[in-house]
Amino acid sequence: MCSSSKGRVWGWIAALSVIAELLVFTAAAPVNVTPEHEWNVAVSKSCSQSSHRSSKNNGFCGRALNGNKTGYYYDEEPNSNCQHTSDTETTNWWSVDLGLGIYIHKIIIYARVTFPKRMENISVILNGIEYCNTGASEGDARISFDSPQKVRYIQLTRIGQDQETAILNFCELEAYSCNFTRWGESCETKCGTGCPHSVPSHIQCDRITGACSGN
Ligand SMILES: [Ca+2]
Repeated sequence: MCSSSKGRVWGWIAALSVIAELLVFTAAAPVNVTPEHEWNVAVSKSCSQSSHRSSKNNGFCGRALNGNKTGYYYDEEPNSNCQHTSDTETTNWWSVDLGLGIYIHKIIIYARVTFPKRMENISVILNGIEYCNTGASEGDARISFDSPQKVRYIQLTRIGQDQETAILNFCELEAYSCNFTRWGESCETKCGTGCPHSVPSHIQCDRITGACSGN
């Protein structure tokens, strides 16, 4: 699975493409942030996907960014909580644009409760480069970085031989950065008192230097 956890089974192709990251994975523990010092910067951001299911509740890309991680697809409109690509394609992708490069330390992808195996063999691509692959793991996927990564585009791609091995169908993607009052690898430091707090507040205090935006 896409995670800094050790001992997971990786596909050979994925392993070769991310060997540099694997070497880093073994060098340090993932960033550990107190929950109240982080926030999900992906919610309600702009997204796109290769296709969407055109019947049975559709499956628009934004349903994976609506802030609701309940893993059910067949909720009543407009509260369906999962995206869903077409049943007919063997190559599917989904993408979110965070709007600008943001230092994030963790990504969580929530599976559809009734189809956890649809989380298998998903490539996680950051700014156009494959970072990891979920491999044979099913259910929710967690990617915890050893140090914050500056990311604007997160893309998930799934390629299979038939609809069940190729469909992208998950219920929420979260990408975590420090909240607007914090900076540092683990969001351990408070921003300076002179930092303005305005939208988008998560860039008012630089994650790496603590500098206030615009100063
Ligand atoms: Ca959702």
